[in-house]
Amino acid sequence: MAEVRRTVIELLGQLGSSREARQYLKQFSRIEETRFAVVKVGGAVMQDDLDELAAALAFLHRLGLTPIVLHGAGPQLDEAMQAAGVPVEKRDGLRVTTEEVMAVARPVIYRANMALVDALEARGVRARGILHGVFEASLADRERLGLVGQVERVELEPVRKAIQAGALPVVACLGESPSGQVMNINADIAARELVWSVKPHKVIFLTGTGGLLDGSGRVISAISLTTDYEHLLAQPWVHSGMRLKLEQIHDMLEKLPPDTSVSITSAANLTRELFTHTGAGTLIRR
Ligand code: X2W
Repeated sequence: MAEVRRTVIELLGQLGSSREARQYLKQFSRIEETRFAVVKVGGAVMQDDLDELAAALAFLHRLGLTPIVLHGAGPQLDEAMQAAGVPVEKRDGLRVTTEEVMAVARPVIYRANMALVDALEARGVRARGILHGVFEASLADRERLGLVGQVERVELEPVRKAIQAGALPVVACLGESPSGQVMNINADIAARELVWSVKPHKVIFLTGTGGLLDGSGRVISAISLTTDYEHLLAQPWVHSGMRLKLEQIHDMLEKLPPDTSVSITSAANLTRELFTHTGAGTLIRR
């Protein structure tokens, strides 16, 4: 209890406005434990900001909040493919995943998962890596995309069990068919499916850029999909991965209560995003 009090004081000190932070903390503390937040962590964040990420998640955990973490490993996979001399090919933001690509990809995703679990445990947070058993999938388009999975069903039991055991769940973006065929799932698509299934209070995407960037590289602070979506998709800088991400967020919000929002921010700004009215990064609403 003394630790929670110290952490709350630290929170208030960090953010300046104690009233706002207390309000949010009270609000979050009332939510069912497994439904606080889904945090999708891009591979770039795992690669470049692992320490900052672990610190931010550990901070939430000390406050008694348990986000469900789902991560990608895009840049790590690109690097590993290049090192192995396997060509990188993407179609509409999805990695064409041949058997050869999959053989390189699996250990890379496992290692990324383990690195985050280790970084959390090093900060005294119990964390549980969940590599399989959450996303039941089928092949999206074998001819065009190879072993890319399309999610058929989300099994939350492993996630719930981790939380019940006091551990922070760290879920990888892999899926399996009922017969055990492992598939590569784009992490933003996996996040959409996980969010539909969990119906969390908060949905956060952590990216290397800390938000959605406009044509000149500045973070767009707020987007209303009703008025901005078509216009955004028509912009030349919104392509491949960014386009795919926006599409997933658009579809995600269509099936959530109308007052739900999604934030895209950085690991360093996660606390500010959660505990202040102004937030930090890009706020996306319907
Ligand atoms: C992604 C999975 C990793 C991912 C890939 O192979 O790159 C597909 O495209 P980020 O870092 O979140 O982008 N899978 C099918 O999505 O990672």
